[in-house]
Amino acid sequence: MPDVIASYYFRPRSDTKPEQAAQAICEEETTGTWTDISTRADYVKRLDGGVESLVKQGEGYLARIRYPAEIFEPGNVAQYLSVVAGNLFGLGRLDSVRLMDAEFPDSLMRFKGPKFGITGIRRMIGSKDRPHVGTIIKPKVGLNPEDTAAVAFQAAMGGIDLIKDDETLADQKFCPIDLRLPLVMQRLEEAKDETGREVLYAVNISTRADRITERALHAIDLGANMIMVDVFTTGFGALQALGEDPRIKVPIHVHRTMHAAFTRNPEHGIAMRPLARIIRMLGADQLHTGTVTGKMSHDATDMKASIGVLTCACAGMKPTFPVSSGGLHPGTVATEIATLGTDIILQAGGGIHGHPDGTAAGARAMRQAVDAYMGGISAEEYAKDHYELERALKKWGTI
Ligand code: CAP
Ligand code: MG
Repeated sequence: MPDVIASYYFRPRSDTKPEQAAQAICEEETTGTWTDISTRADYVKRLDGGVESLVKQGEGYLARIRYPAEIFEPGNVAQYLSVVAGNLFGLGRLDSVRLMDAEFPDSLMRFKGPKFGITGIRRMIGSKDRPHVGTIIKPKVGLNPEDTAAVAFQAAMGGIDLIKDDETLADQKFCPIDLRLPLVMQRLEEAKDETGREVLYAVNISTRADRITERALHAIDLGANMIMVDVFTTGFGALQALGEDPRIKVPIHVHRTMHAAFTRNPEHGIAMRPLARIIRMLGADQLHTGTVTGKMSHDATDMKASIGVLTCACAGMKPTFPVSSGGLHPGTVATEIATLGTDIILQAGGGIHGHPDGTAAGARAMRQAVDAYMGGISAEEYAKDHYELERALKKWGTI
């Protein structure tokens, strides 16, 4: 039975040889500890891992570690991570270590993955192959339910495909889900009567793991056509509960807030790629993977690697729709699509609500920027006869 292969980039402590450091990772995450022990039965040996390869890379080393598949409880993602992303990060013999990837054999891929995926979302919106445009309700917190719904209406009238709550909006007193959700859906229906277009609203149902399914089902009862989860603050188990529950018949938008605590440092932590693999397995229909031009720190290689594991053929799962979000505006659209491809959701909060003529104009400007790219025309050229785009480029320029 094929085993699990995890790759780590690390720098050993000055008194530790690289092969000792790699072996320390392997032992810590399989059957070893810091010293020999009297309780080790001979038959346990079958669960010893192995250092498959170790090569110098830049200032450090890249090790591929093989973990016997039998160590993993099929379907228990929490336990998978306790092995491939567990104690090793704290080992004193390593000055730094980053999990670069973790590949699981089909025998451990007991997951259905996304219920909708890219094709399912495109079918809901009625788009064939163009990038989708999304926005985030801004300010991220503070608006009352009526004003939240009014912002959603304006964005929908401007041609947006997806509106989401921001990652810190949940069920606060100033904008409870029970009021916000029905009002937003009602306004989106009004917009659809005028435009004929379906718009998805990702209501943030992030909450404690033992209540998140109840909150999701309640949101669906209130008319939700999509739900949103902050996966790192709610936990992988919460996402798995939603992704594998057949009663959850709407797509799941997954936000990755907190990720930069462990993905950002190229020397230590966890790259987004192995996390994206797992989040797809757990049922994410959409997942943030970062931007090429936006406000957050970005590494195009990491981003393309994450998009690759979200969309590649894998254990019969549907592909997850990657989301580029963070500091985007119409002047960044061409570079984003040119780098990340057209199976992408381009999401802009400030880049739409900050448009000089308001939200609907901002949404139109984003759609015009996408249309320009898809038509092989530069944004500047297209702006000559598309007023909203012209106004956006005048304010923010192009990147
Ligand atoms: C973007 C955003 C997104 C981040 C997430 C924000 O707003 O809503 O949460 O982009 O980025 O709160 O910043 P703007 P990442 O469009 O106004 O920047 O997934 O890379 O962490
Ligand atoms: Mg946000």
